[in-house]
Amino acid sequence: MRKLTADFIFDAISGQFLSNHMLIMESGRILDLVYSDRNSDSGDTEYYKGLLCPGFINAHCHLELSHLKGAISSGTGLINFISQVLQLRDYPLEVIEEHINIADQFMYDSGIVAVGDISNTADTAASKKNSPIQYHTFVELFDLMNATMTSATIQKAKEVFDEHSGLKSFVPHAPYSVSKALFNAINRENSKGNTISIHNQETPAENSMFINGEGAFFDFYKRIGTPLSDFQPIHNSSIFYAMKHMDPDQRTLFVHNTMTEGEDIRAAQNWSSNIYWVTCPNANLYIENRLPDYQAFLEENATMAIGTDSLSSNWQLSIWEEVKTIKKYNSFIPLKILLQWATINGAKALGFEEELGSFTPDKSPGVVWIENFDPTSEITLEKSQSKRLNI
Ligand code: MCF
Ligand code: FE
Repeated sequence: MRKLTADFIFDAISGQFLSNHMLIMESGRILDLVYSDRNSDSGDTEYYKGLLCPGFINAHCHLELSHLKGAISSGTGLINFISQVLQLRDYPLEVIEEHINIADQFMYDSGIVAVGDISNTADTAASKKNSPIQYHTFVELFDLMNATMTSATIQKAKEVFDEHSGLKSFVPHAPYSVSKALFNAINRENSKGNTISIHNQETPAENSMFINGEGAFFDFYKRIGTPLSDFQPIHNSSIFYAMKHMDPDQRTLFVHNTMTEGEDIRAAQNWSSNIYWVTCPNANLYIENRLPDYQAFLEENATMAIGTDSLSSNWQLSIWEEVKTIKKYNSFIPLKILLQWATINGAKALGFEEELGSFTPDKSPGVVWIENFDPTSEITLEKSQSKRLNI
C-alpha cells in the first residue's frame, strides 16, 4: 500500500483542487482519497511538491505519423497540410516503427494513460500491443469523394482493422473526404454501441464547400485529378453533411472544430446526446494558426476532451502542453475545467471511465505529477511539466 500527498490533488469528479488530502493506493488501484492533515502524518506518506492529477487521456492522435516530426511546414493551412501527408508515405517500416515506439513512450512518461488513435495503416499494431497505454484504434477511411476509390478503401480498411487488437472501430476521415456511399459502408461495418471519431470544420474552405459549393477544396480536388463534378452543396456547414450520414446512436467525437459556431454545436447536440468535442489546440496553431471559439462551446454546455493530433502537426504529444496552450490564449477558462477535459471527459469519450479519469476508489487511473505547480498562481504554469508517477 502507498500513501501519496501533495500541495494539491485534483479531484476530477468535483473539479476541485484538494489541499490536505491523501491518496491511498495499492498496485496502481485507488483505495481512497481522504482528508489528511500533514502535521499528523505518521511518516509513511510520500509528499509531492505541486499538483497530482489522474492520468491524462489523449482523445485524438495519429501515432503512425510520428516519423513526420518537422517534415511539414507550420502555418500553411489545412489543404496544404493534407496534400503533404498524402505525399509523405514512403518510409521504411523500421523507421516508422522506431518513431512510433518513441512517441508511445513519450506519451506514457508525460502521464497519458489512454489514447484515441487514428490509423490508416497497421504500422502501430505491434507497438500498441506492447504499450502500457490503453488504445482505442479508429481505423480511418477516406475516398476523396471519388466513387472509383470507395470499394478499395473499404477493403484496405478491413485488412488494417483485422491487424489491430484491442478496442477499435471504423471511422470517416472528414466531411470533405468521405462520399455518401463510404459513410454508409462505415455504418454497416461498425457494431452498435461503438465510438466514432471524425475531423470536423478545420478550415473556412471546408464550410464553404458545403454551404456554397465553392472554395479551395475545389482547386485541391482538380489538382489531384478528381474534380468534384457531381458534388451538390447542402447550403449548410460541413458538420450537417456528416450528421446526415452518421449514426446518432453511436458515441461521436468531433475533432478540431476550429470553424464551429454555436449553431453547429446546438444542431449536433440535438442530433445526438452522445457527443464529445475534441480540441487539439497546438495542431490548430501548427496547421491553420487559429484556435476554436471555446466560449461558444462553454455557452452550449458542450462536453470537451483534448487531443494532441500527431507529430506531423505538433511539436510534442503532451496533454499538459495542450492545456498550457489553451490557458495561454484563453485564460478566462478555469484550469479545473481544462483538467476535467484532460481526464474524466477524455475517459468517457473513449469509454474508459470505469477504470480511468479520476481518483475514484477501484479505478486505476495512473497518477501525473506537475512538479512545483500551484494552481492558484498562474505564473507557475508556463515552466511546468507533467510526468507520470511510477505507482
Ligand atoms: O488532424 C490533422 C488535420 N486534419 C486532417 N487530417 C489529418 C491530420 N493529421 C493527419 N491527417 C491525415 C489523415 O489521417 O491526413 C491524411 C489522412 O490520412 C490525408 S487526408 C485525406
Ligand atoms: Fe487528426
